[in-house]
Amino acid sequence: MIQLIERAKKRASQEALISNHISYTYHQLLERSAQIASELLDGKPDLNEARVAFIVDPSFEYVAIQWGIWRAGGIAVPLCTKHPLPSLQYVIEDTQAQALIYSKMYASLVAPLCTEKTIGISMESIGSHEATCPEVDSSRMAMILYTSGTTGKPKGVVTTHLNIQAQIEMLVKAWKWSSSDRIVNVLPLHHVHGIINVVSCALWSGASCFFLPKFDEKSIFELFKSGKVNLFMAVPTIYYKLIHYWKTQSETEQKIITKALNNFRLMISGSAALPITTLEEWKKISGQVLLERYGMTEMGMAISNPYDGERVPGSIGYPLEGMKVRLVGEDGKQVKQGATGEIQVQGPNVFKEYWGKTDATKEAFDSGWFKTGDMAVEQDGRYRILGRNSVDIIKSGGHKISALEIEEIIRKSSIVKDCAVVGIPDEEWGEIVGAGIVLNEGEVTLPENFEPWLKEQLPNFQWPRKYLLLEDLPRNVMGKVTKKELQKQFQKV
Ligand code: MLC
Ligand code: AMP
Repeated sequence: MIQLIERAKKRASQEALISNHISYTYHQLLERSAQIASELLDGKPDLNEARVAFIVDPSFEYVAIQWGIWRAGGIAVPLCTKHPLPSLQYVIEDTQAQALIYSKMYASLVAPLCTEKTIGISMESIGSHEATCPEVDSSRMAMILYTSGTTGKPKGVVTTHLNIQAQIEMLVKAWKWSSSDRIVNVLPLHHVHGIINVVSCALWSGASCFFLPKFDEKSIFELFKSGKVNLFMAVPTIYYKLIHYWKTQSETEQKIITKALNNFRLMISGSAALPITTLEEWKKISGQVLLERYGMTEMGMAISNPYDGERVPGSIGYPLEGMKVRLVGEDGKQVKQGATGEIQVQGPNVFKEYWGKTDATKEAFDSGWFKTGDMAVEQDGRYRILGRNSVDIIKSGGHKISALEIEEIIRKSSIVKDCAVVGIPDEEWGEIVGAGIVLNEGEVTLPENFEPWLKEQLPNFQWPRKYLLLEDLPRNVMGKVTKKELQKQFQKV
């Protein structure tokens, strides 16, 4: 039984979503999702965990499709709307998606992916017949989200309905969600931050959620000024951008915005480390002390600053209720208080498996503890993140990026002998991507068509923003590339 949907039935007449300036009730969401379920079921009683991919902007339709897939007994696979074709193709093939639902805007992009194996369904063509939906047990698989790792291609993180329910319930309780809350989503909906923390928590609570088609400072401030929202959640880069936009406004306008922000119940930051300068500047502008929390695709959220207690700058707070957290040293043993260790977690919110990757799933756990790869210290129960245990993972604008995936593409260029990709600290983006490149003999510079060629194969948040042409990559005595050294070289230029 999918609790999120069962709860909606009890508040059918309430407003659920405001999308494209149109208000939709929970009843409309249930009605449209039943129509989508009918299209997918096409007379069958149950999708039995068939994967259904969809590429639709954050909107009423997005949620109706997600719920429709769940109600039909399928597994929802939301696609990244910024991904180029090869990345989308990888997800479709990896999940062996049975269907791909697309909105008009993405029809030509995904046309090559609609085949006999993966039936293409235009969202606009879905009719008004409502399905009789099967009983879906909560232990069944519900969603696959793709995440980059330190090895191989991105992995599909599988969560069950129970995992999702646990992720939502934890946050609803910790952050005191209620049906009178009104939030705006400005995040992409192929990540847990937007899907779980914003949209699903709102709908679980009987609250309402606004959708802005994309991140845009002016529209966000307009909505804030209207007094229609009282909750906001974003990645640090978004707060950075809002602060800088606010600074460009007239004094009168600044005061109006500040007054509106003062009325918010709660503002949250996460998905990447919140710089203390951003926290402090935002406090001056809004009167709000951002609540920083820590999470991951594989578990939703795990650690959070308190709603009522002190929010300490630079700290991610305490384990959420229901979470077990430990810090483990290189020797595999739990570290003493104050010492650095890898965050490992256990809880009902932790994912089921990596899709089709039994070995990777096994390697991700140590006796039932999920190994996050994030390093932290703990003092009096409060955690502070120190970084990751791998330099191959970059966080830019809240997006997790695998350096290895970018290197693999760059190495395909006929002019490149070798390369190494690293994250370079950046005030706005957290990190930006830097590529150190060794050219083949005879080549002296990157040709004009190199960047356009690379950009075709990567979403814009993964594009290298800095290049260094090198005689050789920095290496240690064993001949292994020292990425920390490369990072230093980038910081010198
Ligand atoms: C975009 N640009 C970048 C960039 N991304 N430049 C450097 N580094 C990046 N990473 C550039 C573009 O090329 C373009 O440049 C300009 O910025 C605007 O591009 P855009 O695509 O329109 O960007 P925008 O919409 O403004 O995106 C910024 C953003 C977005 C911060 C809103 O990156 C975003 O939505 N991030 C959130 C990702 C997220 O949800 N993560 C959660 C993962 S879950 P030009 O020159 O053309 O103007 C997770 C678990 C947890 O982490 O704990 O939550
Ligand atoms: P993703 O795989 O995209 O879900 O990203 C999860 C990663 O984001 C975590 O493993 C952390 O490295 C990082 N992250 C999330 N929240 C925070 C935070 N508050 N501070 C620092 N890093 C964070």
